[in-house]
Amino acid sequence: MVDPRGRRGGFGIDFVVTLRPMVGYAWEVKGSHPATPNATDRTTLQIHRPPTQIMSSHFPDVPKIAFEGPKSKNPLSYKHYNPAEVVEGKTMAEHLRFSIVYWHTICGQGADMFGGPTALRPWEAGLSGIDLAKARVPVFFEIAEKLGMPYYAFHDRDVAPHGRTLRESNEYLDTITALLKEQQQRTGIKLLWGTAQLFVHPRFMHGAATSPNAETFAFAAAQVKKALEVTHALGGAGYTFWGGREGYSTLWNTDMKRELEHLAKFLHMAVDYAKEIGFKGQFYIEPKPKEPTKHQYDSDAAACLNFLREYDLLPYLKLNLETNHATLAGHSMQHEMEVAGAAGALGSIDANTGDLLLGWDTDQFPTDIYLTTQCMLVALKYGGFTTGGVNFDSKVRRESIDPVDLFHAHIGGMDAFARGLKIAAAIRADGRLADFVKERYSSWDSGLGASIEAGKESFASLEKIMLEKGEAAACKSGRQEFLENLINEFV
Ligand code: XUL
Ligand code: CO
Repeated sequence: MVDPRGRRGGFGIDFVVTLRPMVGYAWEVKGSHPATPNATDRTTLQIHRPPTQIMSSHFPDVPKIAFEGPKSKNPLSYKHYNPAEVVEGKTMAEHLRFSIVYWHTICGQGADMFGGPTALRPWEAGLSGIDLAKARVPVFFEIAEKLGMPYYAFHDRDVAPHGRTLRESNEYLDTITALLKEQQQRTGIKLLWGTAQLFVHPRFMHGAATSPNAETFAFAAAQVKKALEVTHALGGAGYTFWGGREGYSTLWNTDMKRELEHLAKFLHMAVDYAKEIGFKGQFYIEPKPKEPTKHQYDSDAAACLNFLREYDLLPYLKLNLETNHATLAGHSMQHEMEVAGAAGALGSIDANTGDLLLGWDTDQFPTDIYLTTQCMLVALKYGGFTTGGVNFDSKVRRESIDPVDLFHAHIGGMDAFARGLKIAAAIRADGRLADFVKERYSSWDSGLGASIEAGKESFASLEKIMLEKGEAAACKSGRQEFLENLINEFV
């Protein structure tokens, strides 16, 4: 879609490219067309001082959010997230490794496919292009710092605008990377992962690594190369691939096998380049079944694992799972995390939730304690987050237009995960759930079951045993309702 409104900056030459404005990714392209001259960027870059440099705070009424305990009635406090509190031998901060995302938090403006932006941020007034990008950096870090966020995540084109050429885009990114570095040093906030936005620009309409256009593949490779360099320069703990358009709209025009091979080749090139520059961060692939494409190749955890195994990529990539993507795939987040955990590939999570009554990726902040309990139960079971964390790939509702809503949203999500962590730890300490599951499989711990697991039996030997017995031992109750009640003792 091309929206010729030039809604920001008033230069009249901006155009807005958006796949779906509600997503909140930065998509503004200055200069409208590669061939359109755009002197404005260069000159304003030199002379414009964004207002953020003279204002000490954009949220003077928001204090540093502190833990005040469950009885507090202060909406700008944590009721459950107490970073220093020790749970199962680690602090909550160490377990949860919370992360705030650049794209929704500071670039999101509440637009959806039926309407334009609703949240007009005061720090953005009159700014566009690289000036806007510069102005957003300190505001983002003020939010993150006040929330006590240890990590953040970004796409290259969220933090810096699209240039008219790759070279210009890279220059913009370098400019902003320097500011991000300054803010990281000032605040101690670290980069959880970086990523490249390979789905907004029209060149990616058919995909990036899976485009039928070889030069689109090449452009995407160049973009990821740069994004890896920037992530490395910022000390990123990881790098994520979400294949926004790595899929198809119709199979009539698609060579699926070739596209999958190209995607694998692309990921191998990324792994090779990371080695070349000494980037030791963890690579992730983020499953999502659809949206924007009808079918995305990395559709769910199982499909990703199969792809990674088939193309010898499993040693290099883990999964970054997102709740709303899981539900779009017809799974629960608990299921997706279990699938990844069982394969030793549970890397990180994008924490959010969908809406049962809406069919798309609503990216809402997670507030459901059952959800967070399930997430933390699986995370603890598989050893917790090490390189990854709980990354709020979530956005405030279109109607939540005040900057303070960004605080309420994250506070709610962090408290929900802190409760999930405490409840999960309590369920584990209690032991009845684990004991039940262990007992349920006890026929495998000795005798015939142990013999099968040890590989000592065959169809023939098992037939002999069952012909002698005539019938299998009676099955026991699965006790689902009993277990649901048991979980409710803790929630
Ligand atoms: C899209 C999504 C992305 C990835 C990073 O639904 O979740 O923001 O997390 O590209
Ligand atoms: Co995500």
